[in-house]
Amino acid sequence: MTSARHFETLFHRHEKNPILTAADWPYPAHTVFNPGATLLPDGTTLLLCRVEDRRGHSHLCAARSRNGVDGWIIDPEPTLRPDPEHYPEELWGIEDPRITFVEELGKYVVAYTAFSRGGPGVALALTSDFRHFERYGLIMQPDDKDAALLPRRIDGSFALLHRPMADSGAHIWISLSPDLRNWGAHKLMLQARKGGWWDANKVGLSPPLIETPRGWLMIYHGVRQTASGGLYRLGLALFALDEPDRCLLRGDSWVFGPETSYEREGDVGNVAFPCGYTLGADGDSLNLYYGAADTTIALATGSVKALLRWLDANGST
Ligand code: BMA
Repeated sequence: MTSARHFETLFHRHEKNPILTAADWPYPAHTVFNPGATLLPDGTTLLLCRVEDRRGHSHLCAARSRNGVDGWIIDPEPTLRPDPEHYPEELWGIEDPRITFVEELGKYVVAYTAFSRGGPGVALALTSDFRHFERYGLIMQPDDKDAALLPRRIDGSFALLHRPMADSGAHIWISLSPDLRNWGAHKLMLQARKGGWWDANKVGLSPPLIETPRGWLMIYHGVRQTASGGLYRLGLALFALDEPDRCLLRGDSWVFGPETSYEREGDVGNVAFPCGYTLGADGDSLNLYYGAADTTIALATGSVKALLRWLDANGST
């Protein structure tokens, strides 16, 4: 399908967008955005939402729905609160969770941004029920964020994507670990472009990678700095299954960006920021959950096959 402007539409905004707002919350919340997502064994969609309070600090709260669209049951209080007493890196809040179910552990691994004096860093917490969490603490020191674990070991090691900040720009890296606590073998995975590109200088992983028979499909965000602030859009890339730092294809154009009023206007306008997806039983239909303008939660649907087809037609190595 193409839009009036003749671009192929890969992600379709749900007519009920935004599907969750702070007004839906059972306790005082300023904004709700950037949710991690997963399907529970009984088919329930669980969103782990970033909730910002009026101090400006964030915590995480679970919302559950049978159909992933409406009828959300939201935890009556915060599901995972910052715990600065035991984890000083969480002093100013915890943000932007990405959820990966790891079969070997029988647990969900939540990678999130822990924000404190040192800047934003990457922390991990493990859970089997989204009620009790076992924290692993800070695993990547500031400045680092936009992290997600791969669902299985690669050559015997767990693999984590993340986005450290460097003078050369903000690029996506992959690191390996035998035990989720000790990390090394760091490799650059996807570099921000330079100059006039939509994804120049700063990129980051959006939701966790999507495993397909053709490779690991990445939806990433590119940030363009403009006179009125950052402009957050999404692009696609594909990586080798057994060698995930090897890029097979990368698209030149963005495939989704802020267009509607709820994406254009809010606390931070011009931001569409997904941290999670769910995949239908057909293994193809994709529900992409994203924060809109750092204010509400929205849903866009798509097809993995269509994303791969687009990369074949528009990507290069
Ligand atoms: C990024 C992240 C997101 C946020 C976005 C736009 O750096 O920290 O949490 O949605 O900025 O403000």
